[in-house]
Amino acid sequence: EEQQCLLLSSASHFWPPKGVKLSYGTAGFRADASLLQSTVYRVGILAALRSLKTRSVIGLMITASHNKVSDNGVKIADASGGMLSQHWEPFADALANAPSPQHLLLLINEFVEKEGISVDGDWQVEVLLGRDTRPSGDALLQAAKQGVTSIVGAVATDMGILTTPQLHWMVRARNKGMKASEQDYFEQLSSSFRCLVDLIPAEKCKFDGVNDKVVVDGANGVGGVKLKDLGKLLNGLIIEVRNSSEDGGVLNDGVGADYVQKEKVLPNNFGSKDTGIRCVSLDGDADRLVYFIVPPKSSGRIDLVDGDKILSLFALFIREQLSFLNEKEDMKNCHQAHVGVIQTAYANGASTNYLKLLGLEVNFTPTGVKYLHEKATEFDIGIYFEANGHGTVLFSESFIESLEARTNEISLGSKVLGSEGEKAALRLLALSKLINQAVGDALSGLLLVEVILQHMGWSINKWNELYHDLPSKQLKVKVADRTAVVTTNAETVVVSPPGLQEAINEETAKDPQGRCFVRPSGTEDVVRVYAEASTQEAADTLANCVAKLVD
Ligand code: 16G
Ligand code: ZN
Repeated sequence: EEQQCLLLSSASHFWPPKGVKLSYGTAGFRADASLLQSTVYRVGILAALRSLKTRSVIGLMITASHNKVSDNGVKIADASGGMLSQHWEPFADALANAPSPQHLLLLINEFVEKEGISVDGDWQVEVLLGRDTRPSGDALLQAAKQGVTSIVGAVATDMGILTTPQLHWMVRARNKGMKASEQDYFEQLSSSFRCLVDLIPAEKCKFDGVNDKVVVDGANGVGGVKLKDLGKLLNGLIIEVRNSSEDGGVLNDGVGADYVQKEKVLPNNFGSKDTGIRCVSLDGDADRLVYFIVPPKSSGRIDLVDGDKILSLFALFIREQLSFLNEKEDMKNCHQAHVGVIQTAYANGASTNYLKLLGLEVNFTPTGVKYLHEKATEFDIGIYFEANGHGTVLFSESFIESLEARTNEISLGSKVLGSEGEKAALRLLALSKLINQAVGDALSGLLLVEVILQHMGWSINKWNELYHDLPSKQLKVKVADRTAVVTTNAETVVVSPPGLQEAINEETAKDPQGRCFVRPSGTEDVVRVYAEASTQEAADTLANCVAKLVD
């Protein structure tokens, strides 16, 4: 009774905007920030209910990632630290679109019963709140707090301005009973980075004053600020941050990973002076990164080193460690690891060929981190990346245990670091602590790339030469109803409207290397077209022809 009154009175301050239909989408709710007060409030309620249901701490992040600064958004970090269970997404949609406080209350009561959520007060609900640097973030945070605390006894803990992956990391750490402050995050990343540096083979040049600098485009967002803090804890690696939120530029405007990856041009404040230096772009909430090279006499164009290539570098390093681990007498305690690579159809075909040549098992899922991440949990080591730079490496509990057993032997037995196998086990353990186990993380991804390049003794150019991207082209087509396009087979085949796939096939067949897909965007009101072919002209033509078919 008290609960019903509390909900009704607080919900009466948050009427939904008229004539707007909201959908949880690929990565939570996103819209113009002025439309989101009631949505964020209601996601606050959802997070509190999720905490009740899972008997865990839940996270709520206010961000619209790479979207323009006037947009904002909200998404949930689930008990595991990953994305909200897909099973709850329809409820999220229903809550956000409930036309009145009375409807909202009805929906909540129904759902609580259906899900068997016990509201007897024997679990202390706690929701961790985070937000990026958007000016609308503070007001939306207040709405989220109101939502959480409209469940009797629930606590909303404001963690401040964070990157999205930091919040996911904190939720995961809290639920594992680990220390979970921002300082703990920085310490875990820097200490595992140091561990990997210490394990670089002696003959390889370590950070040597020439190769130790990386220049970061922070998208005028939160990532640059955090990276500066993290950088203070690192030895050897010099991180120069440009386009950080306090530098005064506009978030994601002519800067950031999404811009750099899609347009293949230099972000603001980068130029010919950066030729030959390793450059990285983060996105607005620092869950994506892409590297790039400024070619000599660049007229704004760049050589992009995208998520596919980051994935390939990680896979190569992990494969090398596993081969050491599995050498003869070292076999004993470690079961043969089952490694899986997960990509989307938007991965460049050359990367897939390369990974298969390495003997790796490559799997495909639809676009969206939640799909890749879920697939990656099926392996001892699951490595996933989208071409746009979002990805991570997941380790199964049992594989971590076998690595730990292995490294315990080292500390108990032989004092000297013995075999290659033992060092490889230490490296893999450090890698599992460095790379974010909850979600893709530009900060930890950057540190892992940097230490692997040092380990290999490679320049960014050498890395970029692993394989050559096939020419590709991405387009977006504004359509009346993007949901009219329905796909299957990890978005590689159109099933509706009828006849469209046949028409695409006909166009694709004109080039020996032709590949082409269309799919409705999960974040914008458009249909996306991706084309790959043996020449840039052919890829452009293919994309343009197929765009006309969609229109
Ligand atoms: C979101 C997704 C990303 C996906 C992108 C596709 C998360 C954290 N992010 O940014 O994985 O690649 O949407 O957007 O899930 P699109 O459907 O508009 O191309
Ligand atoms: Zn992002």
